[in-house]
Amino acid sequence: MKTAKSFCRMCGSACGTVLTLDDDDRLIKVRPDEDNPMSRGYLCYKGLYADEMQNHPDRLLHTVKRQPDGSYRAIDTEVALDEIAGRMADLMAAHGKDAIALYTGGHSYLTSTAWMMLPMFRKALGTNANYSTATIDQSAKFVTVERLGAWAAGKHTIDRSDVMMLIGTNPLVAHSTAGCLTTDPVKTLKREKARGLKLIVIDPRRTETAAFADLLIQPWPGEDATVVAGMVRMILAEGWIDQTFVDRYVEEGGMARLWQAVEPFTPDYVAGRAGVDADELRAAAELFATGDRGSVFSGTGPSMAPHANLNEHLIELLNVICGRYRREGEPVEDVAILMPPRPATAMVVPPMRGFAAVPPGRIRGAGQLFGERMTSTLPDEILTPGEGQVRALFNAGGNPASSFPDQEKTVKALKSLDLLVSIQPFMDTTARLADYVFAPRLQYERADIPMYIYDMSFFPKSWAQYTPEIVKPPEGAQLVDDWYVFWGLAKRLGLTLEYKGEALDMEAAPTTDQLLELRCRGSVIPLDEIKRHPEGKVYDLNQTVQPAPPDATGRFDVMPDDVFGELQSVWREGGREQRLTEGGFTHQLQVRRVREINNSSAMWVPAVHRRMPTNWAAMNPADLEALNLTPESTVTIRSEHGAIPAVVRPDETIRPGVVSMTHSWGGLPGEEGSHEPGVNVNLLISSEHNVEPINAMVRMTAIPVSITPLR
Ligand SMILES: Nc1nc2c(c(=O)[nH]1)N[C@H]1C(S)=C(S)[C@@H](COP(=O)(O)OP(=O)(O)OC[C@H]3O[C@@H](n4cnc5c(=O)[nH]c(N)nc54)[C@H](O)[C@@H]3O)O[C@H]1N2
Ligand SMILES: Nc1nc2c(c(=O)[nH]1)N[C@H]1C(S)=C(S)[C@@H](COP(=O)(O)OP(=O)(O)OC[C@H]3O[C@@H](n4cnc5c(=O)[nH]c(N)nc54)[C@H](O)[C@@H]3O)O[C@H]1N2
Ligand code: SF4
Ligand SMILES: [Mo]
Repeated sequence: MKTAKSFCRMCGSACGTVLTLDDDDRLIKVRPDEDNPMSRGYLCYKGLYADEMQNHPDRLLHTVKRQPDGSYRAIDTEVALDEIAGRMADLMAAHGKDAIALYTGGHSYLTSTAWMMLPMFRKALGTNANYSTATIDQSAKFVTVERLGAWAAGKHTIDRSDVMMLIGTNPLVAHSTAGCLTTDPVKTLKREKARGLKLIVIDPRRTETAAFADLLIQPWPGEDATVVAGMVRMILAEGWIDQTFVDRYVEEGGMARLWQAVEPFTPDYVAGRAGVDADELRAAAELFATGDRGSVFSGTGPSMAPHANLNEHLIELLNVICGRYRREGEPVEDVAILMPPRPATAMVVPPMRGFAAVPPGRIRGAGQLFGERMTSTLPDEILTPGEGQVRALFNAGGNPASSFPDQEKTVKALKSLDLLVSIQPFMDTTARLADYVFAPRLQYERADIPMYIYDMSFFPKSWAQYTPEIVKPPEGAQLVDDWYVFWGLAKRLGLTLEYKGEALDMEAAPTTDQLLELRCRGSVIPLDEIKRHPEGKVYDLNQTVQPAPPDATGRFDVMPDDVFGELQSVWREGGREQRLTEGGFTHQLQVRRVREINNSSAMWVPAVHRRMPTNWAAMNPADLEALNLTPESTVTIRSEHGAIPAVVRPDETIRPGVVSMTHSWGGLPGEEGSHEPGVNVNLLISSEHNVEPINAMVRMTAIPVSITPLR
């Protein structure tokens, strides 16, 4: 028996781990690393059961190919790559490059060499059919940057704030609210609260995070625009804004237009519509706006709700009008140290409206954001004949058959493809539809650095860690590094891959470590130095926010016409009652994440099954009583799009009138005996109705539903 240090890659928090290994380097146990300077002995439930995923008997250990009878047979990886490259060449010759689509799934964000490889491959291939989870997640934040602008030096970190507001994010479970609470959230929050931090939470559910809140506002799901417009109005009316910041950085005339936009959102109107107390909302607005320091952060709640782009715009406006950004001379303690230097600068990155320059796409006129197409349109890109129809899809570390809205349509589309290739460690729903599945190395079998997206860091300190590959793959396994699939295909297609202008050797494959070195070239702290600290290291770099260059003239566009128009339409559209009764519905379904599992990953491992045998429909006990339901009764939940069976569970944290389930559970529609428990809420979600302009984001929360006992 021996131990080795590493970090968890089940989510982006990268908590430090100590692995216990047997003499053959197999994983026996995972425990938290007390010496890791970021996570300081914290590990969540998911991190603790990594050994169960690692050693699960159902794990895929070879590349497999689908046979004519639907069964899968092992195939040598190199032979599979030959066959796939041949089929790609044929498809591109017949239908063009855009017939080949790439989907960057969650685990490609968490595997730094996969994240590095995918853009190289896409560029060399020349396809425009580029998709990722970003556009079924919080792409409203990208839209906001494009329409409002952004502050280049970022927000206030939690340890330098006296107030913090969290809207539709639950970091105590999700560990993912960028820049404020990621790893070790409970102790961090306790420590900061003991120092005097005030916490405001706005969430329809009384969340685990809300347990620490000084003020909790619990509106109906889907009312973020109303609630936040109401708060902006209060702040403007009371003169609680940061006038100096606003004068300098908001576009001329913007504040008058902003007042005009939010004026109808009076406290009484907002209270009645959102189901909140006007005095409590006022207290929250006052606590936030009259504090000195501290920002508003949001998560998936407002981004998955109706009017997602408007919601995020208004939320960010709270930071703008209260000046809650880091200013010149302030310390910067969260440098992305394994990336090249990128000083934080006190300036507005002006709104570019890049989306407006992209011609409307084939499906619902959806365009592109940051060079990506909108993921909710991918199934229709596959199903809709004509020029540019997608015929082949590479799923890199995601699970589209479970994670995309409208599961029925998605599965129909995936089945109709000429070629579906997946990189997944288990025969999950998407793998079961694929022509080829590559079995990837799991986290502790691969060398890695923590997640950086677009070279940005999501850690509150200037921290990094390197892990070598530690655990030996199971006997006889033929696993791939995710990146290798794309390198191998590029080589066969005669393409040259380039990273930041440097061509890769296309004859001899690089090693994962060589790729990591390339990725970290020119980094603030050299990778070799990080490697000297097996539990990672926090660096004190004495960096501060730099003054803006003299030619920086960017200003925030606080109330552009399209945002103004949408806010007025929110005011006209009527609230929850109207939307429910119009369709004969009684409740709203709201999204949430659960402690036990990350999206669709491994819901069948014993550790998950023990605590969460199904994805409960959590409801307030008063609602269960009103419907004459007992705990664990089965009900049918019906939306305008579909119906699913679900097992109910009493939950005091949910408002009466709301039902909450997590996402991406269950097998394929109509499939018998799948190993995934539960059912998928994406059967209730349309990708065509209630779709946002610009990012084609669909409504994944605040969905009107009815609940009937299943007899
Ligand atoms: N209705 C509804 N739908 C949603 C959401 C919601 O809240 N509600 N959330 C959305 C969001 S925010 C996101 S990000 C997407 C996620 O969408 P996806 O990324 O498509 O889905 P995941 O379930 O995260 O898929 C992860 C897959 O990676 C596999 N995997 C696990 N470990 C590894 C590994 O080491 N390497 C590789 N290659 N694969 C691995 C898992 O087994 C799983 O099959 O789902 C979205 N869909
Ligand atoms: N344990 C665990 N951790 C995860 C994941 C996981 O599946 N499990 N997934 C990872 C991924 S892919 C992501 S994107 C992040 C997401 O991270 P978060 O966005 O923090 O995810 P949640 O914990 O679901 O928090 C969303 C909150 O929004 C609330 N909500 C629902 N509807 C509304 C609404 O209409 N308005 C408002 N204001 N709030 C609403 C929910 O009650 C919930 O508390 O988490 C990551 N971390
Ligand atoms: S918070 Fe994320 S990184 Fe940390 S142990 Fe849990 S899953 Fe792993
Ligand atoms: Mo996500």
